[in-house]
Amino acid sequence: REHIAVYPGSFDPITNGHIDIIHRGLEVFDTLIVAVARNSEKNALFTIDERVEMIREALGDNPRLKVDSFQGLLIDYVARKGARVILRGLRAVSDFEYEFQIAQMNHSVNDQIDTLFMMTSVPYGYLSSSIVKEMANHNGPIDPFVPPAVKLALDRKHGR
Ligand code: COD
Repeated sequence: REHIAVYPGSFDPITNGHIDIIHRGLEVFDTLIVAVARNSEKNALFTIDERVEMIREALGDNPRLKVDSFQGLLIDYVARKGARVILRGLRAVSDFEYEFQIAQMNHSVNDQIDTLFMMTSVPYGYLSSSIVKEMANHNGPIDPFVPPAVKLALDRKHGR
């Protein structure tokens, strides 16, 4: 049977750390659905459509990779998609408590779905969407951390 995983997040915006997890996820699962949470609109820099578009541009065409957005509870969305796995990335210990909490909560709602974690690759251990936005705010060098489409979009947001 086909093994489908959902990689959910805010992706505001997608970074090379996310892209690393996506490529590694594609090595393990038949199909990977990158899913932007619609409830993450408030306080976001980019709209949901902008985020989805940047992810598509960064990843190119791959029949095993889908980019989508969802409203409401993640665990319901994952079940609707016929996926058995929620894929998440772990960086520092500071990620753990939050990840542990949502994984436990999701599993208590639907025990047919498991959360699997991949450790960040060494170059991306400190990388986050927030840090990238902070850097871009101050016109700092972000080229090593984001795909070209995101760099362009951030420059445009800041009138550069
Ligand atoms: N290296 C490795 N992994 C990374 C890196 C990096 N450099 N940067 C980020 N990641 C990982 C994160 O740890 C995370 O696993 C994933 O990539 C996505 O990150 P973000 O920051 O874009 O996404 P989050 O953490 O804001 O996403 C939270 C959700 C949207 C998944 C969550 O809020 C949610 O499920 N919302 C829907 C409503 C719901 O069901 N809530 C849960 C009820 S308990």
